[in-house]
Amino acid sequence: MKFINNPLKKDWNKILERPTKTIDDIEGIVNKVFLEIKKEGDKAVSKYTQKFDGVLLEDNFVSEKEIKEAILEVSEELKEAINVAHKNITTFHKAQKTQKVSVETTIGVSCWQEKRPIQKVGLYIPGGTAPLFSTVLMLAIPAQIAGCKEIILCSPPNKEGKIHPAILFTANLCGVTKIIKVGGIQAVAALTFGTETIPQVYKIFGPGNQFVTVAKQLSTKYGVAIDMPAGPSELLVVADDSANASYVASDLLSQAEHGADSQVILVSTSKKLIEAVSSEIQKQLVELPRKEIATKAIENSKSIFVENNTIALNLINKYGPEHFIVCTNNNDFYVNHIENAGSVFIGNYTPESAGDYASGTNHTLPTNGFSKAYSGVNLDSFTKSITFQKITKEGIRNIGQSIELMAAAEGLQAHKNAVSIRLKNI
Ligand code: HSO
Ligand code: ZN
Repeated sequence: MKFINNPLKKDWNKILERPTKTIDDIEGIVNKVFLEIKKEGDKAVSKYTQKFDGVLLEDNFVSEKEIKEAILEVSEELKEAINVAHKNITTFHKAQKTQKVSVETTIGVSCWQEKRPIQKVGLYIPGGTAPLFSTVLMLAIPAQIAGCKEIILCSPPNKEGKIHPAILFTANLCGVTKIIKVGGIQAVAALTFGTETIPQVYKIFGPGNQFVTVAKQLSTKYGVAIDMPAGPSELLVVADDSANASYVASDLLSQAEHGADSQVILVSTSKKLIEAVSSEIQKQLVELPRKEIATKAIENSKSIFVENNTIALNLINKYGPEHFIVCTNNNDFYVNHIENAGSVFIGNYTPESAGDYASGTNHTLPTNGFSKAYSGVNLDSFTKSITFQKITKEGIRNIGQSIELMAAAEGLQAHKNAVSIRLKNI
């Protein structure tokens, strides 16, 4: 970890910079795949699955038989663990349901707002080195609670044309309506346009590599919504002498192992703690099966010494971490004043892994500073609000003149007429 001692405020932006990604060349490929899939549907999907995943599939769909086999393949112990997580994530997301908001703004003018589920959603679950079946829980559980009718899950097949059994088991547990063996750009394009066999959806969720991220952004140009712009995982820990250095090191490594481009940052008012964490990281790192990935991430990461909690807080708000762990003797200060973070973990016994898997909160969170403006995935991500209004004769009499005046002032006579014609009859 690169040590930064008491940085000047003018240098914060530079220090907190995320590694820049070059996406120009990716856009060309993404555009090409989109246009081909729009025109040729399944034929093009199959061509790209063969090209990028190295497998020619007879059928895109995961059959009932495949799901049954997958259920048998997952150990009872893991099923039990997934069930614990399922219960907690369900409890937390069910509690996010809100009441209808209804108010009479003026006598005779009733306005209300109600949530309705997004009817068709697409969930993207990456394949690759870590089969993130926990992400299936994080996306499919709120989708099901919200009442989404079609929940389509896409995940790339391996060379044998299969999806990891734990992904299939979890998808089945969470009420996913269709599981499709398709990944990468071709999955996002298929969900955007729909093909002969893959349904078109209204919103696409889930993490992915740079190709998937750029593809999700392109899908918005075709009128499909996305959860948020995604980037590499991030964790910022603020800790002082009250923290346990080995716990802090384990948390930093837990994010570092996601990818070489993961971002981990330690901010502290104690040089002693920074030193202790740094030597703990070296100790724990060598034992990790994914040490090569974690080492690269740690090489790019920083430990920053600052003089007091106020400076630390300002710096953290400027960065806007995806995950924020607070382990200090003044946790309330941070908790009460944090403005920009995706999810906050408080105290020595709250590792980020808890939120990644089983405490109940969602792990699909804004990265890359997007926590300044975006929320993590939650129940509302799967709904939209519709407003309603009902105006009585008395109501239109009460607000009619204001509408007429405003319409006239905007030069919109027909708007004014729609009121005047009614007022004349009352
Ligand atoms: N920390 C990741 C989510 C995850 N971790 C899945 C383990 N599995 C992004 O929030
Ligand atoms: Zn994680």
